[in-house]
Amino acid sequence: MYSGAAAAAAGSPRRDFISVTLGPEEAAGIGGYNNSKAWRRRSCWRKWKQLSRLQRSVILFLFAFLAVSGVISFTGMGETWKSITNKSLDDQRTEQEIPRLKLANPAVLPAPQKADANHGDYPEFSLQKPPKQPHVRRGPSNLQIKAPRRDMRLKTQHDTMRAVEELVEADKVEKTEKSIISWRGAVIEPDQSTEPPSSKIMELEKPSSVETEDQKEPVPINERQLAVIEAFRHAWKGYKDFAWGHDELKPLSKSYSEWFGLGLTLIDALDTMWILGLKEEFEEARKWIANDLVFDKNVDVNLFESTIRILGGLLSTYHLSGDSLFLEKAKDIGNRLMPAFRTPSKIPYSDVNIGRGTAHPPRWTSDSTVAEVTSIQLEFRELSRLTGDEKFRKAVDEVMKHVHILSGKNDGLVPMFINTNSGQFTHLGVYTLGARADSYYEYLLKQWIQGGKKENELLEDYMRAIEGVKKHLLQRSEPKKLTFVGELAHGHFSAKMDHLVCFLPGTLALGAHNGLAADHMKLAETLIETCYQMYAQAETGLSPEIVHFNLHAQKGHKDVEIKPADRHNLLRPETVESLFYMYRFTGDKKYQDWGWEILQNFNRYTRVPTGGYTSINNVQNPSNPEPRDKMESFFLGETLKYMFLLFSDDIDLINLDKYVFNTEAHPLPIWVPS
Ligand code: DMJ
Repeated sequence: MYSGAAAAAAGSPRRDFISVTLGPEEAAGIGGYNNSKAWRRRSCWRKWKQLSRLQRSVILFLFAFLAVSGVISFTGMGETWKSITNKSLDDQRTEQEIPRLKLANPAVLPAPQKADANHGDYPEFSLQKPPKQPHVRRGPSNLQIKAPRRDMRLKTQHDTMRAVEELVEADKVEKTEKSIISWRGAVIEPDQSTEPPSSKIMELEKPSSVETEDQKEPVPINERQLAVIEAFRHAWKGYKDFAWGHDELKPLSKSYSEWFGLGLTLIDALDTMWILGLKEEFEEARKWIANDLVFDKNVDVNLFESTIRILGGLLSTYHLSGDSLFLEKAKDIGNRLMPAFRTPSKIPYSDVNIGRGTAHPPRWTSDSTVAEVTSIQLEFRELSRLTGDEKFRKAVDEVMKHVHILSGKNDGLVPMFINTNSGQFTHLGVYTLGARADSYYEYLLKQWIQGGKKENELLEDYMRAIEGVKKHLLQRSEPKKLTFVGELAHGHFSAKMDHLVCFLPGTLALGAHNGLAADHMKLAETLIETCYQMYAQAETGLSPEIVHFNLHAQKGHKDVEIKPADRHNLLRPETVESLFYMYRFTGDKKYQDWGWEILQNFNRYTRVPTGGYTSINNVQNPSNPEPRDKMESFFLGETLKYMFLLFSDDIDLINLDKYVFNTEAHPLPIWVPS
């Protein structure tokens, strides 16, 4: 190191280097150690003064440089810190949401205790807002996929803006939620499959968790589905304007009718709104359920109808939405229906007073209808699984076991009535797949599927019954040779077929899809053609309630004959339901086209301009179909839902390997999905 003094003495101060002059004491280490503050300050100052201007400038520059670098790196650390902090906040938020997310699992059973913890805590649609909850998808399924946004784009500008915003938000969500498996709006962590209500029950019923296929891109909604949404909105408008909170809309008189006084249409339509992605409508209806739906009423309800529409509707909406409100209401109505089973035979009465807790048969008989007592099982079994309370399941299983061994069947075909005292079939000798027996057959298969295909007695009864149908009830009409399902009355065949029987092709196809005889599918294909012809051969293109088929060719006669008393159409779902199954399992577009024709004819002949659709009295008179002034709840609960699903190419939109529809089109989870 050079001394400044030496450099000065040399007369050529070097300006290109820095020297620091040490005092003699320091240099020699002489004088002992003096580290007083004053000394240090003085000494530093002296030394600073001794530096050249250049040296000072360089030092200052260096300090400034270090200071700036320090500030920059501090800021960077701050960001890092901030993001760490945020992440941990996010983690906390996620943990807090876990109970909800579990509940939102649609395909499996939410643990009841979780549901209770969430009681009254509605999974707000705001949770769908990605900026707040970027990893969470909630709400009506289609609100979170692209298709409904496309739908909105076709509508008002306001809607368009909303659609675009939602699309952007949804894209953000999709990019950030890789670790979450979701099913069209509902969310679950892969390892958060629902816990059992009780371990005992879960042994039977543990469903598989949501599968990875659920992660795939949602399929866009198409024009036909949009038409269904439009139809639903139109129907809903009528209900909202003139019948809000009542059972059924009377669209022409702009009023309503009551059956049970329980908002039947509203409840029946809940899961349809969810599936169609009608967020606002769903929210409104949900509010009504929360604030106005009261079961503690001195009113007689029909056990079957309230089970399939109300209990079924609440359970499926609970599964789709994850909202515990619906489970609470389901438990409430389920408990109130239980007195129906207090009969000498354990075959339930048809009617229950849900306020008083009393039950009774119809006034004129102590019989119940076979279809009614054997088509409440999917719902009560599911309620047991969700609540952990086995009384529901025991009651309905007992009915099935009893009917399984009961005499009076004809090759698996059951009579239409059963006595609540003796437990025996009555009115023996009449066999139909129509009214009063229909859903007995449907629920044999569907219970077997619901329970994971283990309950062999159900399968046996189903297979035997289909053989019975083939042996006793199938015939072919003239001139088109349509295969149809007639009736048998005391050994006499009648070529009469209810529209209700058109559930059968769908059920047969579902059985074949689940591994049952391939010839069931063949039969399904021929029968759905017949059901379609029941529409096509009527002047309005809408099926009557009942048809008679011509067994012999007659000039100028079609296959389908319609009697004056039977020519009404109640907006029933069965044919559309079967078209849906057929399309799902075959991919044959003709089924969609047939459904499309039917929807157009509903629009042509049953749509009421001021809102709603009406059943009609005469499907043979296009110029005056004679509106009946009633919109049945199943038009929203079933017909439009199956239409929407029929037009969809998304097999995960209610995947039939994960869900089984009850007889009112409310999807319930299969306990062990295939
Ligand atoms: C609905 O309530 C159900 O589908 C039931 O199984 C039969 N009747 C109506 C629809 O037609």
